[in-house]
Amino acid sequence: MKLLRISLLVLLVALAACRQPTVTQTDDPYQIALTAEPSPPQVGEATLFITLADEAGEPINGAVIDVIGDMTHAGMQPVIRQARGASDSNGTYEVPFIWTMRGDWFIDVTVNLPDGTQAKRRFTFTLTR
Ligand SMILES: [Cu+2]
Repeated sequence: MKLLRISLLVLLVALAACRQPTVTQTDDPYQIALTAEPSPPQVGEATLFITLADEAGEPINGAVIDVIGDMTHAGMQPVIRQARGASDSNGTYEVPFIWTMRGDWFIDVTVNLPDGTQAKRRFTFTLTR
C-alpha cells in the first residue's frame, strides 16, 4: 500500500481499570476499513491501515482517528493510539500498533470527522501466534 506523507500523532495513555460501555458501531454512511500488517497478525509490533471514505467512495482526509485495541478477557491493558491524516493522505491513516498477546482482540475505531461528527466501528482479530 502506498502512503503519501502521512503525519502521525501517537499517544500512549494509561486507561483506568473501570471502563464505560461504548457504542461499537454508529449508523452512518461512511466507508471505514481496517487492515493490519503483518497479516495474519502475530504477537509483536504491527501497523494498522485505516481507510476512510464517504458514501460515494471519495477519500476523506483530515480526520482524527482514535484507536483502542483490547481483548475479550478481563484484566487486559488496552493499546491506545491516535492518528491524524495529512491533507494529502488519500483517506488512509497509518497507525503504529502492538499486539501484546495471543487470543481474541477487538479494535475500536472512533473517527472524528472534519465536520465534527463521529463514526465508530469495531474490528475483530484472532491471533494464533
Ligand atoms: Cu490479553
